[in-house]
Amino acid sequence: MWCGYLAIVSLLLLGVPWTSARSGFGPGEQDWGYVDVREGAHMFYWLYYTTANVSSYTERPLVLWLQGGPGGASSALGNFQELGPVDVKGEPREGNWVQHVNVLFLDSPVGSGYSYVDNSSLLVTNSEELTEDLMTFMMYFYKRHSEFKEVPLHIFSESYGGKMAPALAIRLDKAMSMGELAAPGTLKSVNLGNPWISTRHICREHSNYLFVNGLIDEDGVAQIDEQEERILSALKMHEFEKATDEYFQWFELMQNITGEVFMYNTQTHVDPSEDRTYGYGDDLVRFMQEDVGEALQINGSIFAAQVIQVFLTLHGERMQSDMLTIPRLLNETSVSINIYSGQLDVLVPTSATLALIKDWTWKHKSEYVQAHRTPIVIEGRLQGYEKVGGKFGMYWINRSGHLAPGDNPTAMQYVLKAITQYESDSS
Ligand SMILES: *[C@@H]1O[C@H](CO)[C@@H](O)[C@H](O)[C@H]1NC(C)=O
Ligand SMILES: *[C@@H]1O[C@H](CO)[C@@H](O)[C@H](O)[C@H]1NC(C)=O
Ligand SMILES: *[C@@H]1O[C@H](CO)[C@@H](O)[C@H](O)[C@H]1NC(C)=O
Ligand SMILES: *[C@@H]1O[C@H](CO)[C@@H](O)[C@H](O)[C@H]1NC(C)=O
Ligand SMILES: *[C@@H]1O[C@H](CO)[C@@H](O)[C@H](O)[C@H]1NC(C)=O
Ligand SMILES: CC(=O)N[C@H]1CO[C@H](CO)[C@@H](O)[C@@H]1O
Repeated sequence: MWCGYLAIVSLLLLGVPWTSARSGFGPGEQDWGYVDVREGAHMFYWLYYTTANVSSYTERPLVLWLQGGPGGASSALGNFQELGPVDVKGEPREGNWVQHVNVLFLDSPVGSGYSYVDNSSLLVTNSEELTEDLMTFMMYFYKRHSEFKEVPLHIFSESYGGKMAPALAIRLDKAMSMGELAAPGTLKSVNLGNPWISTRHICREHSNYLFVNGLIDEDGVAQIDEQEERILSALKMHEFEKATDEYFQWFELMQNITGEVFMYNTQTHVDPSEDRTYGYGDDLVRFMQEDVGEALQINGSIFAAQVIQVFLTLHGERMQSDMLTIPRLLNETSVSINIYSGQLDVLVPTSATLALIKDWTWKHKSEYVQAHRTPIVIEGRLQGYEKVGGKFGMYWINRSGHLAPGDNPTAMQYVLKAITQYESDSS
């Protein structure tokens, strides 16, 4: 099977000229472009070499950033709103990750961000197809950038990335252990921000979170629980489209009852005139289509053109729980898993993530259970908590919602450093 990819990828590689690092948008050296992961399916990536003061950027780890959604654009939301070197106004971002590590933003699945398909029948419809495309991309990436073949790789993701990243990691680690793509053991960790992994665990916590935070009353709890029950029974019957419809109903109901609280962070975007979209606000889309498209010399009008289709095509898949991939990674590989959770997120409340961890069993879980949970204090300010053991870490992020690296850059830079140990890599 694997040889099949190799053949396809080497065909696709013919005629792709090698170019070295270029200046794109914002500081530092970059590389970007399209990879045809299948005929007619064009995946966009954007690599930022670290701006750290190192003699070679391979002294620092590589972070692969996978946005959620499905359909969120790493190139836009992750890059310009969360952790890239500049923000949507082109202003430098204090606390950006590129100052510490190399960051690879990937617009996946195809159809999100600048990625696109020639025909919507080429959009992926399930996790297997999605992972296949990601693997094809990674193979291309390590061919073009063979300098990263021994550089520690850490995957960071958000929300739906909680399913996408572990599924990729299993395949990637296996391929690497057989000497494919990169050196064995190159993949070090998979890190999931407010991950949407198990709808069951999440649905059981929404009303609780909203109630405790004063966003609904007992009547609201009853209404929301009733609607969540409809989602769960559709899932139980494997009616994933129905589950999706019920989910959209739940969203509308939750917005109605709370007076349209911004569900990605209950303490921000309180002014209704503010942009309350997740990654595809008008200003951001214009910026990506015009300013960024021009700087990168790519067809900017592709940006976001197919995102609704992607979201709808994969939403049923998003609703399906995946309880096994992470325990498998922990049991069968040396890859460590970390979860970070912004405390102000309604979509995936921290309590839902804790309930999920409770239900996982893995080989060294007792080490995690017995580890002390300690406050993260930086320059005298409480930024959250951490609990790490048995190749697993949980980070609670204070003053943060769903988009933790953007909401609390201080805490998330701490997490980045704790996990990647980027400084000990430099000689
Ligand atoms: C960069 O690192 C070199 C070698 O450690 C050091 O001499 C130089 O002062 C550093 N430059 C900056 C701007 O920190
Ligand atoms: C898209 O693909 C489908 C299925 O392969 C095919 O029937 C259809 O003609 C294609 N549409 C275009 C515009 O190429
Ligand atoms: C939300 O409120 C609108 C306007 O009041 C109403 O039309 C709609 O049916 C409500 N939706 C739900 C799910 O309660
Ligand atoms: C750019 O992309 C848009 C949207 O997909 C398409 O309609 C247009 O033809 C493309 N333009 C060029 C010059 O390729
Ligand atoms: C992982 O290992 C634990 C015990 O070591 C076992 O109970 C669990 O079923 C395993 N899970 C998977 C998915 O392999
Ligand atoms: C929920 C929580 O812990 N909030 C704290 C976050 O950090 C600020 C200051 O760093 C505190 O004032 C909050 O109480």
